[in-house]
Amino acid sequence: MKRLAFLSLAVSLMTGATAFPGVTDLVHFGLRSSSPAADATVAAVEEIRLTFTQVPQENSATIRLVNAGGDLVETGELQSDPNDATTVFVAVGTALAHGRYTVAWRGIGDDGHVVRGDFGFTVAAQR
Ligand SMILES: [Cu+2]
Repeated sequence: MKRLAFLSLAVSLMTGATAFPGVTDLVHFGLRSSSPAADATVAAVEEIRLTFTQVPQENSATIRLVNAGGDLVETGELQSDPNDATTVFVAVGTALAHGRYTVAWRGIGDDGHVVRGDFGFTVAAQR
């Protein structure tokens, strides 16, 4: 009984700690949110915007947009959001044909590890 209570206290302390924005070393670098969102279906895409759990190390973040055929889709240069250092984005210059796309990202957080991930979204056919 006592041991269980102690364990649940320890767990709540651990999970609670991640809620403090200053304690970044407890939150591993990763993707917090994106636009388009993962698995979203959208009418059009003007930019790919990613928000990470930490500020990525300088020049470590990349965003690659790949179409259903596996071809790289040209995007603008990666930029950081001047109002939020955890957010980076690339402009998508041309209107995307309908279909499935993959966003492949990469970045390095506080601990120096390269973290990669990807997610998909769909551009809906025009009505
Ligand atoms: Cu790491």
